[in-house]
Amino acid sequence: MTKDVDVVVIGAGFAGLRALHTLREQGKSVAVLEAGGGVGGVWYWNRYPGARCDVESYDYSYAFSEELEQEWRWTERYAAQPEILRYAEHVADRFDLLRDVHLHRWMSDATWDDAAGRWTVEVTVGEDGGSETWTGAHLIMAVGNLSTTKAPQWPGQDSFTGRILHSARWPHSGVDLSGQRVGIIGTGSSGMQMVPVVAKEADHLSVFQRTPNFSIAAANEPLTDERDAEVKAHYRERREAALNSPSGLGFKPSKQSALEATPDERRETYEKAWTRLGFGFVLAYYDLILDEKANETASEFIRDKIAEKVDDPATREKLTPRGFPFGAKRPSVDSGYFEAFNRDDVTLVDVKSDPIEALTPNGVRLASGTEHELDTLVFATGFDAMTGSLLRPEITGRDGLTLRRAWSEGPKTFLGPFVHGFPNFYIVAGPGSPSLLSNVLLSIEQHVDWLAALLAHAESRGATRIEATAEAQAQWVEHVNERARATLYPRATSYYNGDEVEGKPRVFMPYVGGVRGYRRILEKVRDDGYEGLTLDKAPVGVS
Ligand code: NA7
Repeated sequence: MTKDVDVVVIGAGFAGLRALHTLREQGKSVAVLEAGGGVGGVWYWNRYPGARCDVESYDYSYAFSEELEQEWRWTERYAAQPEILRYAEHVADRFDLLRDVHLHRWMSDATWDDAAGRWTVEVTVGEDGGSETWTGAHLIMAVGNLSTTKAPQWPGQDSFTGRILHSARWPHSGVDLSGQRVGIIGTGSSGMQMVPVVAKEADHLSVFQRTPNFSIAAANEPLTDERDAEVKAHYRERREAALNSPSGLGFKPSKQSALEATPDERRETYEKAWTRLGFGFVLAYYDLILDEKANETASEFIRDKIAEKVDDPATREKLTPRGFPFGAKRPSVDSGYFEAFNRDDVTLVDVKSDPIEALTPNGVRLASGTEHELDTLVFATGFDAMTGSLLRPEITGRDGLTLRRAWSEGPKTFLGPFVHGFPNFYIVAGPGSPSLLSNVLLSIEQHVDWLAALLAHAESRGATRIEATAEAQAQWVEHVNERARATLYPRATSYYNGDEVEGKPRVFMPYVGGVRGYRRILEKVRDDGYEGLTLDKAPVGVS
């Protein structure tokens, strides 16, 4: 049986829930189709020990309801996964969202029917492979940027007699690692968050590192009642500051170049930024991500911090990032990662110089022949970032054009949400928008509000089809690339560039123009009558 609604939303993470709430308030019928068994998106799936947000709790939360803001009490400056998941569940409950969220629904394909002006979405239901068909006038992809996991396959993997886990598919029942020899492959944010926690629990931990990365100390702390009252008394100003900041974190960008400051001034600035800014450390000077020499001053400061924390000189050297600018590869915000290597029961294994060759029945064998015996092996190997979850299903737009074909050279969008050839199709906080370079919660709300206004505007004009023009898209793609080229971002091997998956086109995917600049662009497009979009009653012509 086919179920028809106004809007089909894929994903019940923070983006999907917000889209559901806002569009339902507008009087639309909405169905949210979610692959998981609950709401929360990444926070539903990423239950590994130590999983934590590295945006401050007060900012990584919805701004649309003052009541919600005031009644929710965060317990830590940087919330851990269980608390964020509870928050998502609370929001779903408080705004009665669950009645329109359909769990265990995996979208296999979606096809635009030009004559009907509707999307048909095919869904696999549950694990036994039942199916459902949904149709909607609009299709919103709220699938997240880091949701399709990446897990390498090594020769002999099936022969390993221990347990293999992925950080982002951690068993919901939890895992008892006590008394175990544990290996973690990967030292991105997930690996770095997991290491100090697993080190305490496991009998022995081996960390398999390919690329050492920069990390800022989290300076996490419990939130006192006084702090909570203070933030809540000024929440609107806080939100306003976030909206007007480059990253949506509320920090005013420094107007000073790192190179104008004396070494002593720089050290003072970096010391302050170290404990105050977390992920925003990269904003300590305006040119840290623009100028190699300026960047090197921050990189060196962080290397010194690592040196202070790690006792063994050889381990310290291996943990020290070199050869790419700080920030160009997504830095982590850690709580005791480097210090964990001072424990006798933690070993750092450099798999850049001695790569993993195979898994054996007992563990991991390196090219040199060294074998590391393990009971549990954790893949903290990341995701097919930004495009993975958009390209896994087969999405077919106008004239049989598939998204896979349209994006064969990398993602091409107008403003982020729109793809030429795909009418009434919208991507929330994905490629071509600030998304992963911003406080993504803020970027999600920015997109949903703007899209909701667009849909209302189209309706008021009797328009039933919304699509980006080829010209507007080409200009936006060029603008996104041009802005990225002016920065140091392309100078690292990173998932921002599509380097994390072999064969993926190397294109810088997020928009580096910042939350504030991006908002101005969105407002201008709106004020200019949605220039760059065609709003039509008739089927859109072939161009
Ligand atoms: P990331 O940041 O993509 O990190 C993945 C890590 O896994 C990284 O250290 C990779 O090394 C490593 N990796 C991946 N494949 C391999 C293979 N084949 N061999 C050895 N090491 C490998 O993912 P995370 O889950 O940590 O974090 C994702 C985001 O979540 C994070 O940025 C925050 O936004 C939250 P590499 O650096 O590629 O050499």
